Amino acid sequence: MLSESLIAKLRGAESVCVLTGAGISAESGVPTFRGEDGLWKKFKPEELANFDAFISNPDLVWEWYAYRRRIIQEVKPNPGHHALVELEKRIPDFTLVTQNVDNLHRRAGSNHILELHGNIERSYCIDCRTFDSDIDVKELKGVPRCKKCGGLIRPDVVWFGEILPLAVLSEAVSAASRCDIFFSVGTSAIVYPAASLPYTALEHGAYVVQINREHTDLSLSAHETMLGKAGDILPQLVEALDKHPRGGV
Ligand code: BJW
Ligand code: ZN
Repeated sequence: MLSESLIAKLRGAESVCVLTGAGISAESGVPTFRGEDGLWKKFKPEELANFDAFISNPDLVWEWYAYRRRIIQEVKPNPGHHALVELEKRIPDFTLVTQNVDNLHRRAGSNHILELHGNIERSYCIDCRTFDSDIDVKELKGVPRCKKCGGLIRPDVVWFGEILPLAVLSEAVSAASRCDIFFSVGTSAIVYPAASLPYTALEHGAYVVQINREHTDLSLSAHETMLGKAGDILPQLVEALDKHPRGGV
């Protein structure tokens, strides 16, 4: 059930910014990072998603990424992803900022997507920076090597301690600063700088709504936390807009 104030804000919104995390893909069958289903072979994401882990055990880190890429290739976008495609069609200025590297928003059909943490389907050589998008993870045994220089190939994702793509981050900050409504969807909201975006939106006067299966630190500051599955709640936003069209009486 959407609140009356959210319905009213949605009807009048010119600008909406949505931040998504692993929770939106959970209903497609992609494991989240944290919590019970976030552990892979007992490793925490912090232990694998960093450059030092890659250098000391590149085969292990690649095994994790290859495992995740195989899952992603087999799953489909879910009603949560599709609802954001529909929302984009109905809001004049709509920005989708995602921490996910799984391509499911693009596969669903979203257009204006800012990928803060890169994309798991791209890879590059750590020595000569040549990009490679043809790595067949089904055949992969151990870390792939660069065809040009023999260097180690890494996934084109942002690991802990690494700087996010600056132009992408700056566009995300700008979207969070000008939006009327900010949605934080399916993220534990603990990894910075992504986790600061809802606070940027709050500082600039946006109405901040969290959609998550459980409370997070953001619950203390958000105007609303809607507890439940993104795939159930996001379609309700589209339904509400269609029932009470924007700007209508
Ligand atoms: C559902 C659901 C359903 C389930 N419906 N909901 C101390 C203080 C502040 C900052 C730092 C600090 N020490 C270090 C830092 C910086 C660090 C950081 O933030 N660390 C924190 C952990 C403390 N950040 C960085 O290092 C970043 N870079 C940076 O800051 O550069 C500047 C700098 C450089 C050097 C030194 C210091 C600063 C880079 C961060 C990169 C994060 N990378 C990863 C891996 C990406 C590649 C990959 O995919 O492998 O990004 S880590 C991982 O976490 C991944 C995710 O995008 C990210 C966020 O996770 P997310 O999406 O929130 O998933 P979960 O699993 O945590 O949560 C899922 C949620 O969904 C849960 O809440 C569920 O309830 C919910 N859910 N089903 C709705 N159906
Ligand atoms: Zn190379």
